[in-house]
Amino acid sequence: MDSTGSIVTTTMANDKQAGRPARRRRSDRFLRALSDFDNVVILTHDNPDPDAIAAGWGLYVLIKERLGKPVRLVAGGAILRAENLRMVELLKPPIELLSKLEVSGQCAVVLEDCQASAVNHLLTSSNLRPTAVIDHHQPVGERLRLRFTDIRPQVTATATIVSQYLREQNIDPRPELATALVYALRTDMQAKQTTFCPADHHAFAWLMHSVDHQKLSDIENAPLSPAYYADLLLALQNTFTYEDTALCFLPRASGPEIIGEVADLLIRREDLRRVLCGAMVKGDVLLSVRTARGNGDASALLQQTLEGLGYGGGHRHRAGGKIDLSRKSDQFSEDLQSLLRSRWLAACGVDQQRGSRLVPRSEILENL
Ligand SMILES: [Mn+2]
Repeated sequence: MDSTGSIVTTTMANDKQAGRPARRRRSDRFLRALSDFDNVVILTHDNPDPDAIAAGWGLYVLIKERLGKPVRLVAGGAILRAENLRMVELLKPPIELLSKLEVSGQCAVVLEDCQASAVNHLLTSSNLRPTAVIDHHQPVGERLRLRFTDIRPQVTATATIVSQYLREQNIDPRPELATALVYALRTDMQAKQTTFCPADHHAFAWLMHSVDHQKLSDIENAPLSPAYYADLLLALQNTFTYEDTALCFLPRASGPEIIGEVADLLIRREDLRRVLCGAMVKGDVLLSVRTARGNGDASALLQQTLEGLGYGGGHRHRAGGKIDLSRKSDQFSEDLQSLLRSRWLAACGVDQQRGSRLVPRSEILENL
């Protein structure tokens, strides 16, 4: 019997309890898809967020424990938010940040928390094809036929899917991994503005036994740099509202994370339903969209706004995109800002063309 067969045998008893035949379990099919390869690279999206990091870590442990093959967890870009940096510092996930993906031997590439059709991962600059995809984003574009695919837009986080695999394979996560997976679920739940589905509840309840609450709290209250407050002030001064939408364009930002964070903050204002934020960072205009629950598809609104200009995608209530200006301009021009503004307002069906400041100057002066 090959290595795949032995997995099925060792986990059979557990399956009987679950009332399902072993061959139907997704974790078995996933491990079987990797069985012919010498080594495995788990790849997630650029600038990995907590879900990308935690889910990748869970897969790393699963592959090491059950297949015993050499495995790496990699991503492009950088780890951005203060909370995510603190998460990496405190929990020490085995993630490597690379500028180029190079593999050796017969290597399986597992893409997680993103899909092959997305443009925000290292496969876009290589001719490698993924062996498996595990994700919870809405599929965009053509679906590739791969050895293994588990794409479930109904679950809150890729961490839910990976927790399910670990549980099926009787692997109890160490407190650091459990804390990472819980943090991933919490952040993606806030981000997606969705309610937990039964699979999320099961994952959460299972992980809670092992979570390190002190570390979780330390991550959520990560120290912030002075530059963060400067970016935040500039962003609030540059935010205009148009009926129930808000727009914030920044000529510059010290880091890309402020764009999503300002969008998260603005969408919480009680009278705002749809928010677009953009800033120039290192030759690209990066954009974030948020919509309040039941108030439009963030991903579709962003794609309408960016048509022919750049790329975007994400979830129903949260999306991100990019306009590559590297060859055309080195600034976020007024013309581009007004084109994005008019497209955004049209996509949202908003008539008001003249925006109001988020906080009117008169109110600021009054309080001085
Ligand atoms: Mn995710």
